[in-house]
Amino acid sequence: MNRLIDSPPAVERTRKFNLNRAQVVDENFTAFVRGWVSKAAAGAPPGQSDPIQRDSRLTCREAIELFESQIICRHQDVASREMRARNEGFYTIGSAGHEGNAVVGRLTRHTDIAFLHYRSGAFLAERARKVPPLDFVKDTMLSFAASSADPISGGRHKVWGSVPMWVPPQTSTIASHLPKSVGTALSIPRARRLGLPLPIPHDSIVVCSFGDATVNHAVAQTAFNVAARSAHQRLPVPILFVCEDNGIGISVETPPDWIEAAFGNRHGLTYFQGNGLDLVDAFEATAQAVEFCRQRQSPVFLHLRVVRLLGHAGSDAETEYHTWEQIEAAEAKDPLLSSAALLLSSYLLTPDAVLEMYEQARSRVRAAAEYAVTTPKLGSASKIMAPLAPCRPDAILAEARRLSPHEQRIKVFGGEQALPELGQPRHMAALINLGLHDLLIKYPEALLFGEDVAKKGGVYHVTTGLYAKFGAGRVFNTLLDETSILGIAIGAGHMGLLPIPEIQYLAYYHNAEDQIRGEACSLQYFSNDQYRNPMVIRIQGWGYQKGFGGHFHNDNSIAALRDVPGLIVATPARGDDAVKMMRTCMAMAKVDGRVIAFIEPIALYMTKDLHVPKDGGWSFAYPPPGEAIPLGEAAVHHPEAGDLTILTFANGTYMSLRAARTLRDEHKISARVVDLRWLNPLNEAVIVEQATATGRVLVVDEGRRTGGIAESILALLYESCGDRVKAARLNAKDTYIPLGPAADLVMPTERDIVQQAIAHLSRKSVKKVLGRNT
Ligand SMILES: Cc1ncc(C[n+]2csc(CCOP(=O)(O)OP(=O)(O)O)c2C)c(N)n1
Ligand SMILES: [Mg+2]
Repeated sequence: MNRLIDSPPAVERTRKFNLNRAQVVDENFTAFVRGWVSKAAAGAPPGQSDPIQRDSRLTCREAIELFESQIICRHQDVASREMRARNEGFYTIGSAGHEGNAVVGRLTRHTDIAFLHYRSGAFLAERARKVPPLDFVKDTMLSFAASSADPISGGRHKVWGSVPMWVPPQTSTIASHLPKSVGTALSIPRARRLGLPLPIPHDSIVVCSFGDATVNHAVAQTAFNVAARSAHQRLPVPILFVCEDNGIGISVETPPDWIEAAFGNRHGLTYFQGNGLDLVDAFEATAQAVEFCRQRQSPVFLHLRVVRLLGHAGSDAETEYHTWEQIEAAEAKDPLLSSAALLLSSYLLTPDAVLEMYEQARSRVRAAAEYAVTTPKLGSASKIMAPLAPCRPDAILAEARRLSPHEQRIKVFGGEQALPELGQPRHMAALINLGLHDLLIKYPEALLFGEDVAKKGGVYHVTTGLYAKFGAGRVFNTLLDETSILGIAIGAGHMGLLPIPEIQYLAYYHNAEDQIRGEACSLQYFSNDQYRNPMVIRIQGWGYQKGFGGHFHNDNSIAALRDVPGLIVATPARGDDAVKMMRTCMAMAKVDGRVIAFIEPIALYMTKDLHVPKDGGWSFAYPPPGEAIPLGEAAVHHPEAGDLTILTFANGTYMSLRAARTLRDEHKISARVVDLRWLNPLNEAVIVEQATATGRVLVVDEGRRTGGIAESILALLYESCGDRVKAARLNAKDTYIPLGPAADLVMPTERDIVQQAIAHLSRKSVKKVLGRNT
């Protein structure tokens, strides 16, 4: 049914662009209502602006309230532009034309967690009714003004978000919220099946809205795929995708009917469509979609056709790509006009009452804006950064040391004598495997998932046996897509679970890094630490794999991890450390909601010996539960050594220890080897202390020269120690790693460490050292 208003608004329109379109649209509305003449009274045929029918699901009261939410939302858009013009507001991407999405706010519960499109303002205005005494208008104005009193982001960003309304903050990166929406939808039934507590009711659905251009993004496509594939497997996936289709993305038009053609018949997604310009039609379609989604626990694609008014944002000169006729044609379809017509033709409100409501909304929004601009802004870098990386070391350590019930350990490990701490020293892969067993015992809410981690036990057998012990509900294979793996992890975190996703190789983290950079690590920041998506991402990485070469299995770049605000990067060099660090990582996730990248050095997984075959120098006993290595704590090997400090990590630690022996035995140089263990944040105090202890530093960094951690360490030493420390670095070359033995030509080797150490100690110093020792 087409309910669009056919007649152009009865106002003399101007094409002067400096009279902004917000004002034109505003005036159109007033003129339209003032000029209202009942079509029925005028004897006009039915069809346009029909009154609400008796059989409509939309009640009269609902229609009035939805209309009120729509006009509140519209006035907020107008106010955002007025504030911007006075330099009192800092965001003008609006919802004008999309206000039909209010029906989704009406027909879902406030506990149906929602990840929203930046034009879903009316959805929130309507949802806010369900959570009195929330003052949605005031909160939105605080957000536009970047006020530190903004209850969701504390002035960090204009986001749609609210704790009481179950709307985690979302900025305007398109598509990146879709994978976590699906991850959340998968986690609700998973937690239910596992008998774990959920923060929202068991029959909740997830709402995920986005624009029509967004559906083309790879990240959106993968989310649709996961939802559909899971439904195909008959897994419950209660997700309501809402496509707010205005036919354009900034200036690029969506081909006519593309959304319907692409999603109307897509396996695994059930398609509903509604006219977002018409309350009755949108209400009916949405009601059906929501019911279907909740009852069938199955993914739904709700296609709401809308228009975009006022351009993409305040700064968008729409005349560059649209004719005046196109702009005015869209304005004539303003959903507020059709909503007003509905109320008027149904005799629910008189024109005066509509205008009174409209002006009251305007006054309310303006008053809130006037108040918001007087409130304080964030005033210091430390305040801005406060929620980025919460850390309560004492609570973390206590949590890391907390023991699990002994009987459960006995049960899982198969008897008192089978407890791993009583066993022989083992290599790292075996120790991490045992450590994961213990973590899954300790945290019933922990899930372990990734490619091939279940029955196969991972490509390096690090997860062997976990699937059999803990079941498919907690240890499962995902589909082959890193974006989805991390999206599932974020969603699980939102639902109170403690995810341990695995990225099979570091190279493949890069496929998906925006899920961590743009989403997971930004959540505490954008929500002022009110929302958390804790996780410990196990990443199998670094170089030096013998016999399995080439770049993608030996990726040595962590540049994309190092600068992610708030991300903790941990990398052990030995198995016992790995277990103890992992306990701390889980505790940081649990206590402070942190996101941790735990990079396991593949080349050391199976290494047992250190200096000579069968010396067992790299095999270690399983650390009993209760032992943990705190964040930042480094291991100092040979602390008595006074000639040189080698700062290193992972494979570098192993090679440096061997090199240190050669330096001692063959060159009479004593080198201490500092295994940093934690690469982000760096423990600056320990680096400075160990560097100044000898005055000579060699950083052994298997990462590339550009973007490797050595850059930070050298800068730190320069700034903190000046002439007191002479530092040099040994890095991998700025290249991809080649196949076979050629890899050694571009990666630091043990021989390089020895040579560099000697070269770095000045000839005079070396002589002195040699002289002293011989
Ligand atoms: C990943 C990403 N690429 C590009 C942009 C820039 N951008 C912002 S909105 C937008 C268009 C989105 O169009 P659509 O999904 O149809 O939403 P609409 O604005 O029309 O409601 C683009 C390209 C972005 N925000 N994120
Ligand atoms: Mg669009």
